[in-house]
Amino acid sequence: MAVFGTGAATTSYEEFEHTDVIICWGSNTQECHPIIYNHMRRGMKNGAKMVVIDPRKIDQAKRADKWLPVRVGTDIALANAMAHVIIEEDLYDKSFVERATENFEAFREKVAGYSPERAEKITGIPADDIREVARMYAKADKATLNWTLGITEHHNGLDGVFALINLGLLSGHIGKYGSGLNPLRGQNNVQGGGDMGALPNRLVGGWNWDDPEAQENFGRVWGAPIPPKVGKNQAEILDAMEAGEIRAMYVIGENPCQSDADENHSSKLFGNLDFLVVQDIFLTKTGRLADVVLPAAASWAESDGTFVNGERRVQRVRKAVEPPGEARPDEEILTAVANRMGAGWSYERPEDIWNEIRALAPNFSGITYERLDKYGGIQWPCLDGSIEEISDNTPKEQLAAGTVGTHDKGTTAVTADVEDKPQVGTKFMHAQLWAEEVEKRAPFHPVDHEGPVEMPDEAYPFQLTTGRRLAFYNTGTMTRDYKKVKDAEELLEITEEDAGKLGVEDGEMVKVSSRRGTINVKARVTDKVSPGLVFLGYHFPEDAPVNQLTINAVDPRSGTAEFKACAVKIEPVV
Ligand SMILES: Nc1nc2c(c(=O)[nH]1)N[C@H]1C(S)=C(S)[C@@H](COP(=O)(O)OP(=O)(O)OC[C@H]3O[C@@H](n4cnc5c(=O)[nH]c(N)nc54)[C@H](O)[C@@H]3O)O[C@H]1N2
Ligand SMILES: Nc1nc2c(c(=O)[nH]1)N[C@H]1C(S)=C(S)[C@@H](COP(=O)(O)OP(=O)(O)OC[C@H]3O[C@@H](n4cnc5c(=O)[nH]c(N)nc54)[C@H](O)[C@@H]3O)O[C@H]1N2
Ligand SMILES: [Mo]
Repeated sequence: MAVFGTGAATTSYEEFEHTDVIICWGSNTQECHPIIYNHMRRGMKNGAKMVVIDPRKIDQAKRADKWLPVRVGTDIALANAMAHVIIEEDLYDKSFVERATENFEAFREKVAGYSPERAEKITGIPADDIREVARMYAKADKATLNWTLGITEHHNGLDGVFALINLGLLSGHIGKYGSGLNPLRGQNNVQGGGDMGALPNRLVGGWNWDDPEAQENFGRVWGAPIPPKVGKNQAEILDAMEAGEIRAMYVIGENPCQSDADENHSSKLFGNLDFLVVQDIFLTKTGRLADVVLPAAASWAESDGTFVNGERRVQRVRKAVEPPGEARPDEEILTAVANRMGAGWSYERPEDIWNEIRALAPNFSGITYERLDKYGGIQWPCLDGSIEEISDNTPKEQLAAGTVGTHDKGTTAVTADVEDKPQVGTKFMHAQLWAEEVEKRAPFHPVDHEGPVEMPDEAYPFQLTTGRRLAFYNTGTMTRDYKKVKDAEELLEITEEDAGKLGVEDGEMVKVSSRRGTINVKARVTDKVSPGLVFLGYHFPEDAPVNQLTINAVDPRSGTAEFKACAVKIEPVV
């Protein structure tokens, strides 16, 4: 959002099949985004090169053309060194940089300090490998750069994202079919949640909260003034709870007592609230602390409405089974609560809510239920207007260029697909960066390497990083009863060498402690990790409450904690 004005993946999944280089950076795409990875695999069959940048030898790394086992928390040094090589070897897209970007000189000066040799010392990646991947990316005709939590879940996660976007700007791999910059979305509707304004500083459709025009518009349609001040992000909420400024909370579809970092601390804060409401489809640990549980929520299979996926595609979801017992969909519960407060909401069905959204957010204005049924899913931005009219009147060259018309919130209303057929919605974003007169340039954000807040030392000699496994989901509420699956318990990934030093064998219990907590978990001896590094999933918080170990070191700008790095000690359990 800071660079391009919109917070979303710029390409569509289909484009992974028609690109030359795919970089997965801090992203276990195969296990965590299997649908997207399927498209990438087709791309690889079509000749695309796959580069994996991950401290662990995940399965995807074994199949990649190049795997860079970067040390945890050193990605900025790696990205800066790649930029250093691209500039030094004159491989960057000069005309694009001149025409479409800002702040290049400051960026050039910054990365001048990051030679591949210096980066090798920081990241552990041989300088020649850094050069090879830099050349591969910069020289490609089309390339996509994709990242997730290995980049963002650090105390300086935003800087990590800037470092990667800088590479895309430098090489001009943005705003063209088959090239783009993609934060892959974690949950089925996490893009939609943000698009609907479930963010402290945004209104529906990406409007800035404090934009006077938006405030007026929303106030009129909603029939109530919009509070002038932006809200708090997750980290600020915890701080305010600690300071006693927040005394009540309503939690919907989240289990923060087990998903927030430093669980012993956060659970205490939730327990101290005067009033806690939890609305969930299961009774979670957070739910057990609540004064009121609304167990009435219905799951996605029992609901009707829309989701927005990670390629900005609005899709219909239809009720497949009836909700059990008294369970009701979330929007019905919210409407009932609002009306007990006297709000007078009169939505009869999800489509009524959607049409209100369309009236407020230009990006969605052209996405009607009728068109969703007709096209089976539409990528925003999609402006209102007759689609048939546009497709009839649109010159072919414009369709081929992938852009028809522009507006202040995004780029296009209609694009061509691979066969040059007009299609509704926007396949890829920021085509305007390739216009002769660029309306809104994208700025470079020069950033420096800064390692994790808590590094291993004598007392806590191992680095712990945490994440996910294919068959399980987040805090396990929805998957932990799935006992038949192999490895249906938490296992600490540790090298043979480290396990040997501790006198621990595969499958034996160990005690893992950080400065914040201690848990017992079985060891899994594996070559997936490297000496000094251990890994835990966080899917079994009853038996292995991993977030009792993690550190609440937060990037204040994003509100995201450093789940990906803390220091622990490991002892055999006798
Ligand atoms: N099966 C399954 N799929 C899921 C989920 C699930 O729980 N289970 N959860 C969903 C959600 S909410 C999300 S947000 C996504 C997350 O998807 P991912 O981000 O892909 O998942 P993670 O396993 O958390 O982390 C990805 C990788 O980051 C690496 N890593 C750790 N530290 C660093 C570092 O400093 N640098 C680099 N380069 N890499 C590092 C880890 O080794 C790990 O392989 O997955 C979604 N999909
Ligand atoms: N150590 C460590 N911790 C992490 C991470 C990590 O990598 N490492 N990753 C972080 C990330 S990226 C994320 S996204 C969070 C996830 O953290 P949470 O969102 O707290 O975890 P989930 O287990 O996905 O909880 C979702 C809840 O929603 C409920 N639910 C499902 N469908 C519905 C519905 O339709 N309506 C309602 N009302 N409820 C529903 C489920 O029952 C479940 O209890 O965890 C974070 N915590
Ligand atoms: Mo997530």
